[in-house]
Amino acid sequence: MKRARWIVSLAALAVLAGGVVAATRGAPEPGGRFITDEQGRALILRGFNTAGSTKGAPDTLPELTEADIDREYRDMGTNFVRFLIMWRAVEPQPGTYDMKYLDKVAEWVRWYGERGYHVMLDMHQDLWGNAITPTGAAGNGAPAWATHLDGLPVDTDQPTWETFYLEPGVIRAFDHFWNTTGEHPELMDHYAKAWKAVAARFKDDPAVLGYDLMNEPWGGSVQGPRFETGPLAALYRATIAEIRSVDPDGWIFLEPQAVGVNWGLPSALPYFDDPRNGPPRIAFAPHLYPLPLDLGDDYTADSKEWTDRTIGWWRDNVLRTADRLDAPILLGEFGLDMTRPGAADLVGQVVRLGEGMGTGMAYWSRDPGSWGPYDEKGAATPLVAAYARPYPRAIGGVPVDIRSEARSLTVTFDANGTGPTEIYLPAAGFPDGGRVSEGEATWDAARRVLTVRTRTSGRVTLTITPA
Ligand code: IDC
Repeated sequence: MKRARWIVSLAALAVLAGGVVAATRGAPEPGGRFITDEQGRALILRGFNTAGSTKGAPDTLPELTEADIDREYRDMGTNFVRFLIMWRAVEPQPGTYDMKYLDKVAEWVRWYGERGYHVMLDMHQDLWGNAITPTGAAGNGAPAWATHLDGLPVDTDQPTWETFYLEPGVIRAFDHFWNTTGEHPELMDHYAKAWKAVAARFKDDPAVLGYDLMNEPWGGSVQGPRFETGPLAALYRATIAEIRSVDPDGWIFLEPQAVGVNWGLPSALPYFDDPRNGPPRIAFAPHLYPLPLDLGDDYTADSKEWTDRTIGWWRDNVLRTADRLDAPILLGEFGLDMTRPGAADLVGQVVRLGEGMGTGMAYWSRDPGSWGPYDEKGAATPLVAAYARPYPRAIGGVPVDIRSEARSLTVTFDANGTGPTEIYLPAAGFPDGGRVSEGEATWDAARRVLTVRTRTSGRVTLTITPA
């Protein structure tokens, strides 16, 4: 544990430095860019990462039934899933794409689609891949054929899963992928083309909103701005080009380097051109894991204060990066052990953060257990009550402000005639649906969705209270 503490203390200093810089420049305001649906309405996405169980599954598919999705919807009214897929399953042999695997993925996509969900496919990896040790003791994502350790060690005795990233063999595997070694220029090309295969399979599927190009990129021996503006940007450019060669419309979600940025440090990710006709569809999708909680502290007392400061820096730095990218924001991961003191407060704080920034979010994760919405026996954890909040699923205009309480919701937007605004109202605060301050509302009791037709121009403020 000592080594991890030391690493994170250094990182805390770096976060503090980043925060000071951010504070002196003044906080940027939410930009005008939003992820939109096929009608052009701004989407506020709420959902889960589904699922961690994918990582260890021989078929690389999640343990999740249609009934599980129904329950999730009934309990929390989610409209979004960050769905884990893996390079090793897409391209099991170099240049060979497993269409049967993608057909299986399409089954889950259909289940979600039939229930009105938007799906983002997340090419997940942690620690490069499961071939970093002979027994698959850690890591997921990359295929064995793309794993080159050069005989360097990967010690399995680690204080946390994250510290595997510092093992020489893992660093070498990434260095070969990013072609830092100059020995494997083909690997990034394979990755980009694997994405092309995925996009070609899902380009006409209306449930698939888009593609999260790489989970938590790690630079190996090249870190920070040199990584994000160098090899990571090169991979993103190549992958965007491959995806756009088959799918002009899917949203492309870009993650920053995870280490540091997850804790609130600034990202150096540069602007990317989107070679499609019409407005760009490139979004910024960072993760948020405040350092005190990463260290195992609870969201209480001093740690709460530090965590709140971290969230402030994260917000300012993410808004600055999104401005530079001219991209909407999606919080791709946040999560914690829901059985710990203060955990539900943290979820409430992140929901408020998302409301203030107009961004969607995916909680890590949908798996049963203490972090998830349901425990191993299927009983709800405190996450269900904390995450079941009223929210506008789709907005007929450009969002200006969103504020929710247990029994009220205020949504302000500049109407643009893209369609009615749809609002999810949880049973707890709104047993009989909602009453709206202006516009014409219809209540779908089964879906718990209030559809509101408003003026189609000008600034609209909707206040929703229990009916
Ligand atoms: C974690 C899983 C854990 C697994 C580990 C490594 O919860 O069971 O051992 O991955 O595969 C992330 C990653 C996400 C992590 C999650 C929680 O993107 O894969 O899942 N996390 O630790 N980044 C920060 C946190």
